[in-house]
Amino acid sequence: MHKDLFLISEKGFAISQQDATSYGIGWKFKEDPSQTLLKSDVHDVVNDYPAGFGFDIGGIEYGHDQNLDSVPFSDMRKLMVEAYKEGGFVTVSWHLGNPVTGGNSWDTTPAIPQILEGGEYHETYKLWVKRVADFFKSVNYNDKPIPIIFRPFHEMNGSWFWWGGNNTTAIDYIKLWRETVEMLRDEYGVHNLLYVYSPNKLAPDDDYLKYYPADAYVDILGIDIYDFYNTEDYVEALKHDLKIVKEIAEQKNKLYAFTETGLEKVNTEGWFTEVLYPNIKYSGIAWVLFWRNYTVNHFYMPYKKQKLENDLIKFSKFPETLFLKDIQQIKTKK
Ligand code: BMA
Repeated sequence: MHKDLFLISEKGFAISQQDATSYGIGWKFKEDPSQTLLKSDVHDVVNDYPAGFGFDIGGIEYGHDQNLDSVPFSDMRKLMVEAYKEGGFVTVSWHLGNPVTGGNSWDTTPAIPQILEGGEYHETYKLWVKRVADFFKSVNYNDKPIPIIFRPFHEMNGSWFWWGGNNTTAIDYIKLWRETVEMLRDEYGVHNLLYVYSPNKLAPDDDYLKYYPADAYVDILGIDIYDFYNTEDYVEALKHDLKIVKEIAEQKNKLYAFTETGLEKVNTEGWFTEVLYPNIKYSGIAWVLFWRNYTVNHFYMPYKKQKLENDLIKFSKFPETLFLKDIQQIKTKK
C-alpha cells in the first residue's frame, strides 16, 4: 500500500473524494445484489472512479450504527472493501464527539486532559478507541483487514474542534495522539493502519510541526486547504504550504498528500484546470481529496450538468490526474 502510493506520487496524484460512493447529488448508496459496481458523481462525469475513497467514522465511538452524516457503518464497510477490491485506497477521518460533554466534534469544551491516562474520562475514551479498533479489524477482504489510511484529530491548528487550537496545548495533543496509536496498535491489535498528520492551512506564524506526534507515530504528512471564494489567497496557500509539507516530508522520507480541499458548490470557471492544477502539478503529493457531495448547497465535485462538468473532464485528461483506472495500471506494472 505504502509502496503503491510512492509509485503513484512519482506519476502524479490520485484523485480522491470523501463519501464518493456513499451518496451524491440526488442519490444514496443502496445495496443491490445484481449490481456490484459502485456509483459516484465523479464517475458519472468522467467515466472513471476516484482512486482514493474517503470515509468518516464519526459516531462509531458512541456505538451508533451510522456516522454523523447518516452513512450506516455496515454500508461503509462494504464500500471500503469494494473500493479496495477495485484497486483503490481507503482513507478515514474521525469527527469524533466530545468525550467529556457527549457533544460533537465542534463542542470545544476542553477534554484532552480528562481522557488521557489517569484522567476522569480515560475509561470512556478507551471504550471509544476499542469501538474504532473493532470496526477497523472488521473491514476484511479475503479474510484479512484491508489497509486503511487513518487521519484522526485533523486540522488541530484551528480552534473549531475540541482537540485543536485554543482548546488544548500542543503537548496534550501529542499525548493524545500517541496514547491513541498505542491503544489501537498494542492494546487492541490493529495493524492495518497508516497514520496521517494533517493540520489546516498555515496561518503566518504557524509552525507545521507544532503538534507533530513524532516520526514513529506518523506515516504520512498532509494538509487541508479550502478555497472559500478567496482564490488568490487559496493559490498563495497552495504554493506556500505544499512547499513546506514537501520539504519536511522529504527530509523525513515520508509520503505526503493534500488531505482535504475543495470549493463549495464549485462555481468558479476553470477552477480545476486553472486554479488547482497548475499549483499541484509539481507538488509531489500522493493524492488530493475533495470533500463530499452532500446537497446542492454543500458539494465539492461537479455532477452531471453542473457548471464545471467540462472543466473536470478536462482536468481528468491531464497526465498527472490519476483516477481508478490509472492507478490500476500503475499497480499492475510494478
Ligand atoms: C464537514 C461538513 C459537515 C460534516 C463533516 C463530517 O466539513 O461536511 O457537514 O458533517 O464535515 O463529514
